[in-house]
Amino acid sequence: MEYIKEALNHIKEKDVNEKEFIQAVEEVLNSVDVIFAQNPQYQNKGIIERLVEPERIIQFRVPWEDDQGKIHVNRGFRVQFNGVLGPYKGGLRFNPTVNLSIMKFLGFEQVFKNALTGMPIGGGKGGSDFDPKGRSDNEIKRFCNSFMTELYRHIGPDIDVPAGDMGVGSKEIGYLYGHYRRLRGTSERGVLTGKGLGYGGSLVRKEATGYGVIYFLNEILKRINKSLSKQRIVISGSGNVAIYTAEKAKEYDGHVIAMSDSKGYIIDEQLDLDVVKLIKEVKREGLSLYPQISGHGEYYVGSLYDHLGLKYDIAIPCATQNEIDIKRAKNIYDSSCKIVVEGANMPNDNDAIMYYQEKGIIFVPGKASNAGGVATSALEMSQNSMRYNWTFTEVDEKLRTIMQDIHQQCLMAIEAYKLNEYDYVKAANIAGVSLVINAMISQGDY
Ligand code: NDP
Ligand code: 2IT
Repeated sequence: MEYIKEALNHIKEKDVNEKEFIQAVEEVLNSVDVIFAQNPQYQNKGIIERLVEPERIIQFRVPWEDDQGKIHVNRGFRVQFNGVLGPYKGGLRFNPTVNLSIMKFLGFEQVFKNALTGMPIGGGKGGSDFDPKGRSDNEIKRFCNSFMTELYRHIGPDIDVPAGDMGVGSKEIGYLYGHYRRLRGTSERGVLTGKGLGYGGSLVRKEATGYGVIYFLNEILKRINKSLSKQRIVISGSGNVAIYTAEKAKEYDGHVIAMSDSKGYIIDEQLDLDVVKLIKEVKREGLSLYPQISGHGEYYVGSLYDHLGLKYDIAIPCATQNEIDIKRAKNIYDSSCKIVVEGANMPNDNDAIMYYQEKGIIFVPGKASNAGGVATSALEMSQNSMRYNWTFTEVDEKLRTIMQDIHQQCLMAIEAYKLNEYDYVKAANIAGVSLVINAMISQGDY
């Protein structure tokens, strides 16, 4: 459609250096032409132009002192992408690769993901090119304090509510919240999510993204009259999302046979998740330690998806963006894999996604399958507002219902728009984008 093509070309010209952002916009816009075909009046309302332009971007300097007394300066970001459904909501990523393009792609994806959760949250993302690896606790604390010294004036429980993402877990959220509280002189627990359980955090938030991925996967398996039991599963990453995806998969008798980190991967028919947790969550070391500590399994340097000859049914990439290109997608197909579900944000590039669709591999984009993390963050906000905590079972049940509902929204879009039976890409994009557009139109022309 001409309107979409023009909007896309405009973004490609204007944001020419923002590779990841353009990739994310392309994936979404190429899915939603039916919405614009049915609603030609949207064109002179500038709907796409508004969808792809963040409401606000804040970029700031983050100076901090290391343990030797040397001052470092990092770059901090917060992209407040779209607030039409509620306070901007999305994680903070501390990783040396962070730049404006990555912040904008993550913020853009977050808008539609958050819409799908049905919770009252807009979309945003933030972070810094700070590398927490090898830094002491005190260095991380000083960095977090400095980061919050600027960020605090832009956030609030009804304004913008950050949480964790890569490199930011409950420890960092604790330091950030402590500093926010001191700077503002108020408690305002709902300003951040992913907090510790002792001061306003929600049960299940830590596990939520991974658990949610498996709840979504279970819905797909039901559709094809299968269950997770005995399915051979590979999971890339061994951080927050990967670990709790593996935990829930095992609970359903799934057979997790491989995991990875930024340096290498392990293959083990008797994969011991407790050892992975010990290495990654407690020791904060590399998976190369795994065979020695567990007494079994193999460790290899490189990418899990370059490994040839391994047979599996389901792949769940939970590491980082663009981990899988067409070459790796072909390896995944050659491994007899039938289903790819994204735990990470945009771990597959657009060529890989097209390849899966050509080959009949069922593929689910992260904005549908990994929405359980942010959904549970929204449940944390609800509990903070009520000044009351739900039990583990109560939160877990709400999370499961939300994931089932997102799957149902996909099925409804597949039916309403006569999409391919398993086109979860178009379905999730149409469902998410429609919710945002409807609210934008209702709220007027800004
Ligand atoms: P973590 O920092 O906890 O874990 C990241 C994992 O990815 C680590 O195992 C890390 O290895 C690995 N990794 C990092 N860079 C690379 C790379 N270049 N190649 C291969 N592996 C790499 O992050 P999360 O688990 O929180 O996030 C993972 C993904 O899930 C991200 O895309 C994030 O945006 C997304 N996500 C996170 C949510 C959350 O609630 N945390 C919610 C929804 C999505 P190493 O240990 O060696 O650094
Ligand atoms: O990508 C994501 O959805 C997250 N990192 C979770 C964000 C949140 O606000 O919990």
